[in-house]
Amino acid sequence: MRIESITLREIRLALKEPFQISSGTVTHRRIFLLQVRSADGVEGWGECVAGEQPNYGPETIDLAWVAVREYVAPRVLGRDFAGPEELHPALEENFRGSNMAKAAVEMAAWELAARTEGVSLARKLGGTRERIQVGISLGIQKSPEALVEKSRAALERGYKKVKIKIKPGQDVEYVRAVREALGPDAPLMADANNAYTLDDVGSLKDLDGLGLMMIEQPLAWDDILRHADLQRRLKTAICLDESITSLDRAQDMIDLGSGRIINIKPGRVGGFRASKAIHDLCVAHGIPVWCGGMLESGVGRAHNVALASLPNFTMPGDLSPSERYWEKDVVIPEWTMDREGWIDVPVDKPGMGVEVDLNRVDDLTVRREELAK
Ligand code: OSB
Ligand code: MG
Repeated sequence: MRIESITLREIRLALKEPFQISSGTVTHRRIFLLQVRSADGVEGWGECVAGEQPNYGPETIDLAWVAVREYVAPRVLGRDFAGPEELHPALEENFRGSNMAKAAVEMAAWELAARTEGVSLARKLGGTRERIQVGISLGIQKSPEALVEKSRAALERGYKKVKIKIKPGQDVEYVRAVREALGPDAPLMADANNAYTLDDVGSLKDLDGLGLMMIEQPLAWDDILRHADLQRRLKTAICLDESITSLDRAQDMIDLGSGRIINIKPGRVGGFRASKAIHDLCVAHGIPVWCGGMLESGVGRAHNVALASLPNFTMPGDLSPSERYWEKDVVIPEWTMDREGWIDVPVDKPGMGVEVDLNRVDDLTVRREELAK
């Protein structure tokens, strides 16, 4: 395959409601979409999941834009690759970091390859599932009562997992209120986005008594070592998100016992090849994985749904339907979830299985750049 040009676009999309995590709040997403084009005119779509601020990982949309233009695109444009699996090694060679920028182009190349072959992206990646279990990620709410209502509504809507964002001061009381209101069997988990240190082990121990499926990334974004200490002191499984930036970090987690579950976000690990490698490593070690989300538009969601169709994605992903985030998504059809909390994998359509609403994207575009060799 040979990519001849890449179109970068920034669109702005208002979230239906603000999304608050321990390290910041988002009200409007600045979404970085890109299109790669082959010599024979086939196109592949990608989405760079870097946020507005560097409060999740070190990348932002503005940094990633420069990284794609200056460092990623020059290694890919006009070059012959036997297939999309060859992009990741080419992008890793003497190029540190910028995983989300690398992933955006690499994933678009997989989409292009799937379209070229006339197969679904899910099948191209080795996916076997035809539908995916969906969980919701609830931002930090004003009060425990507000959180209880949101959680109850989510379970009634069919969601198979409710992830509660927490931070010190808005944690044990909030999660306990939900547990008491919704009962011992409600599938609940918490995500701290690095808001704790080992000095806070008291609150984490209190959460440990609330029957959670897992506690996601309580300690620092780049920590593996201290999570191992914490995991030894908790009976609840720790799930790592931010810390797993590569296959090697996943191996570290397993070797050190820093967690028992991994949230795979393809953007965070540099794309689909690395995601598949982490998935396979986890199979070999009996570690369940699930697909995380970054408040993606329908394009990034399509990539996540395809990835989540791989066999070891055994837990519900943060893959809410379009209507949870946006008044109107940028893909046709929009992503929908049935009453039992399943989202269908478009296995019978080529590529990512949804079409981009180009008129709408053009209307929403605030920045655009064409890259060619
Ligand atoms: O930690 O999983 C996270 C959103 C932005 C940054 C980090 C996270 C999240 C989410 C959103 O939890 C999940 C979704 O896209 O629905
Ligand atoms: Mg997380």
